[in-house]
Amino acid sequence: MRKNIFSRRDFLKLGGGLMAAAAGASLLPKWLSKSGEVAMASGALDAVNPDLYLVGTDGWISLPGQVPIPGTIGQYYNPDSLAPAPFTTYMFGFADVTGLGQQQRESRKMKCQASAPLWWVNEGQEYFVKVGNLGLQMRPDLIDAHTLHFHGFRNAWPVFDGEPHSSLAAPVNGSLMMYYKPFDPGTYMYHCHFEETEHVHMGMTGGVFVRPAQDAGNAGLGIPPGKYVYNDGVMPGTALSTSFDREYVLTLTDVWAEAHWDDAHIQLPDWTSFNAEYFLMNGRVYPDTIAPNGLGTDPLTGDLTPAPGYEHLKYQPISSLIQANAGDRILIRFINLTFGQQSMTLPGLKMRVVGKDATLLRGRDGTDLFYDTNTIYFGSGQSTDVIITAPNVTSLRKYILYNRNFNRASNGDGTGYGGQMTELWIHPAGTLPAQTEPNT
Ligand SMILES: [Cu+2]
Repeated sequence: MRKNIFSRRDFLKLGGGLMAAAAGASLLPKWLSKSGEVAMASGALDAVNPDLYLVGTDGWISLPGQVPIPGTIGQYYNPDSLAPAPFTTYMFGFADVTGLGQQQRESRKMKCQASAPLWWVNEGQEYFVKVGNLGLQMRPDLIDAHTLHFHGFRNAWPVFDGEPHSSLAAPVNGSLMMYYKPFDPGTYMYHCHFEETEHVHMGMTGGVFVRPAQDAGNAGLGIPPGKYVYNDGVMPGTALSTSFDREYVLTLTDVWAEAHWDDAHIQLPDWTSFNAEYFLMNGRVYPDTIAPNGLGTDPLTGDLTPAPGYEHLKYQPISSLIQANAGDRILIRFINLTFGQQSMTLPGLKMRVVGKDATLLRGRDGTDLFYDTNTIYFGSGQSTDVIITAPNVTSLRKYILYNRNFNRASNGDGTGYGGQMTELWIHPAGTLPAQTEPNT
């Protein structure tokens, strides 16, 4: 959530009618049936500065290797002949335009990012998230809407959950304001739910998580403030604790180059032939996964700034390099938004699985269901939270974390390492400063 905390005062600015509509699901049919109230609601919403403003559009990213077009000589689905250098692959995706003016916001058309912006919220607080639609630069013939679906949200109500078949979506040049008050901490994911087979696969996917109320401490139980994955109710340092020092989100997606080429070249993919060649981690493939994070949004242009020397990763800004000091507890939030099951393995270190699908692994009677493993296996649309205790080292030690299906740890043409692979770098105690944001 990029640190912006929506204040109670901002919320009260909205006025009673809208507040009732946003807070009380039972009022919605009346709200929708009276055009005067809809007008009042949209007018009031125009005055709200969203905590997060995402726009949907298209764009280009860079993936190494080649995927030939069958039956041709020297023609490739990837790199796409239409892609401007140094890019290779056509995408749909989201861009974070929070706080930007209209000109900068609209300049992000055809400049989406992969994976979509990572964000997070605090349990029990209120947020407004706006989702806009800039249209598809390469496909003006498509009038696809976009939505923001918070996948895994419990008690989701379709009208407010970005599921467009039974409710609303943002049309081209339109937007929707979403209201959230999250109650269940854990690791979730979000994606556009419009033409979802296509829009999810084309890249409108990202990670989102809810921090637990226990981060503020629990005076009744004597638990100090800190960083926790869940409201575990136990002291840090005890066996059932979910406390951690550093956190990383690894969002897994895949790219079937033909579908991406088809969308750029006004062709229709046959989804029954789906056969991804690229397996991505936070929108990149190894070794780009361990390249640095991008440098954020330039407020003057609205565009993303790549890390120097990594211009090809301008629209793939999220690093998957995991770094920690000896003794640190490292949280990894795994998210699977590929179209299949994936098996991620970390030889040489134990991963303690503490949560799955935004649920603390503990029985209703308190039974400890945590387990240690070096391999997690999880399905499409699922998340898994693991904590690794960094070993004691006196010099830098590196580990690899990869998809143990070797076809998914290579790129396109299949030679060499690539795909869903990253590295863990463990430094001697005291080397790294405290982490301020995830994936840094
Ligand atoms: Cu969409």
